[in-house]
Amino acid sequence: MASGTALIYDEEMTTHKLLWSDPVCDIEVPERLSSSYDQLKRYHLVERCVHVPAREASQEEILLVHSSEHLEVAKSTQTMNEEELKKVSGNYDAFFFHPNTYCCARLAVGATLELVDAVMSGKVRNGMALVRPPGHHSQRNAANGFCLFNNVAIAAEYAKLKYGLQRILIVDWDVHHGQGTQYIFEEDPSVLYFSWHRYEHQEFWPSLKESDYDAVGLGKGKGFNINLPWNKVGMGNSDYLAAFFHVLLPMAFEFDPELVIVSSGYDSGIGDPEGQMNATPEVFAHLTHFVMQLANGKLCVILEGGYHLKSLSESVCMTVRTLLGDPVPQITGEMAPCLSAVESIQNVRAAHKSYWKWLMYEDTSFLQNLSTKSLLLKKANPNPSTEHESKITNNDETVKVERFLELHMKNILFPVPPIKTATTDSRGSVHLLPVPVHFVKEIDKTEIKALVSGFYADIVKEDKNLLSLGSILAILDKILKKEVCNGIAESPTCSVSVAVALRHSVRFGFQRVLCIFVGDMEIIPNTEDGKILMIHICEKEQSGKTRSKHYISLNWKEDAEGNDFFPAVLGFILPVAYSYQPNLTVIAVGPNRSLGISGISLLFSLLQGLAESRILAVIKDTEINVMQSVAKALVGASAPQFGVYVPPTQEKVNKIKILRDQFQQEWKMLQCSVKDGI
Ligand code: Q9C
Ligand code: ZN
Repeated sequence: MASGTALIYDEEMTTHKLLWSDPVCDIEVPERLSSSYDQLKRYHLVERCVHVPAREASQEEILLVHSSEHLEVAKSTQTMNEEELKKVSGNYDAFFFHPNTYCCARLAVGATLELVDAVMSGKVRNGMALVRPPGHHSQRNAANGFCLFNNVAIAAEYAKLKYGLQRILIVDWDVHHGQGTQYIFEEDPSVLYFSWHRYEHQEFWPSLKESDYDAVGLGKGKGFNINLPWNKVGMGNSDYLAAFFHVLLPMAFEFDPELVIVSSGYDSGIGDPEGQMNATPEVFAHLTHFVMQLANGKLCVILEGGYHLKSLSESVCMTVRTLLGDPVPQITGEMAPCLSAVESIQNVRAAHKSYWKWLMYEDTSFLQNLSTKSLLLKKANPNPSTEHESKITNNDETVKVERFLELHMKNILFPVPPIKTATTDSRGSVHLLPVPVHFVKEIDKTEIKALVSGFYADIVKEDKNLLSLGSILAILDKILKKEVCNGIAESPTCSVSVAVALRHSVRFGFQRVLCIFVGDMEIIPNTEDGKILMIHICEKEQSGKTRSKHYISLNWKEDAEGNDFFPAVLGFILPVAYSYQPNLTVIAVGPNRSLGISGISLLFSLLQGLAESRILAVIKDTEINVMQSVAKALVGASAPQFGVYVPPTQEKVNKIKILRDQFQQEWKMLQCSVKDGI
């Protein structure tokens, strides 16, 4: 199993620069690369990565995507003087040539291909390439939007050819539409292209009709092009996460890629003069964490845009840190997507419903009047600034965001990297764990007795439970003191153990604990109302439970043929969990579980993005196989393994829809349609 993260950077790529004055292009500066790299050094991330040298791509490699005419024009610019360079540059929309541009662009492609090789050969698990010029606007026969060769598109063709790949996912989180990439793969079902982008009803560059949500691909490629247009500026963390939960991730898991390539522009981050969005650097840690769960972790991240140097470099660091496997920082801000975002999400889901099983059963009969609604919404929030005015405010903005980020990054906690997992070694099965864990000394029996008689006597009635409680409390203590990130405990009596653990965490001072129960368990009523959110996954409907926003019963029996739990996790559990923002996650697996091991692993892997990765696992002591899989998921030592994907039945999809409708007023990240509430 591959481990390690590659980092590709070559100073040579800072030599490509604008030689004359051009207000359109003057943001694409060499410092974008050097300041990102400097920040990586400052956080000691460079030394933790595997250095992979860049190389110049061959002409044959460039011709995998581009025409020979385009290649020849690019080549010819090497010996031109400034006047000639300016003239050729003028043939394209937003591009500038420098005598070294051709060389840099070949290095940018070569760096991308080297990263693909490092990941595909198993030399590393994943990696990032810092490259210039960027690529995603570049087309078969044209430079465009600061891009000469389409680095990512060439890499996808290369991976298909060299490694025989049949399914590649390109995630383009740059704030601009990678129309170049869309054109290249429009008819190709082997490449699933996802892009979100500032669109503003076609008013934002490149202002193309084909950037809208209804461009789903052509011919055999129908359904394999996903456009999520943002019709307003100011989109933030929760809008991006909602887009992942309700659009990208369901389709990506169903597609089941063999390799993921990210067109990683950070102009979608806060402070960027182009994007005008609000997402803070931590969101990129979450986005990265999510795409790491696909393709057995095979992930290549390639730099595209990003023009606010501080925002860019902090976001790059967030990405690399996550690739290395560090815990994901907690996301900040109100967790609710805005109306305009929900509307875009709904539109793209509707446009794709005939191509993807999970969307198939969605009721979208209320769509007709949406476009008029959009216009009304847009008028309600006019943005009357002229070009000139916005330049001035942008400068103020830039400095303001710099100061904000300076403070903000100091406030972000990085909990004990790398991830440490705790367990105790009292009884048999923990010794069979396939991964290195940190053994914790159990609490002494008399000590437990003292603890229990004080606080938990009403829960713990039998002496025989004391020992297992001792190990759980010892592990929980380590998590609470931040000595470890997560831990696994086995227990003969899950529900009692969990009840004690929950009360203990709340007494410790946690305001929000997310508890997921899998299996038939008696839920011991808690007295810490509001500080615990319970999601109970079991086969049978739980009767007699009050309708409370803090108790959710999810009746689910995993299909015997494989894992059909994805839509429930992506479409329901994750949105609820992200809305809640827990300080700790407790996941208990008890008797008569209705989920298979792959479904349980999925839960653990995806919920690691929450609560600064603090997870306590409590597993029924007879479930040795579950223990092993959970340990693997928590330690992050192996590739994610979620078993064979099986599409859910219509009944199950409806179940999620009903739950979503029921809870979306409380847990707003569930919102993916606007039919209610406006
Ligand atoms: N009036 C990337 O982020 N803006 N490219 C052109 C013309 C070009 C962005 C405005 C923005 C290109 C890789
Ligand atoms: Zn961009």
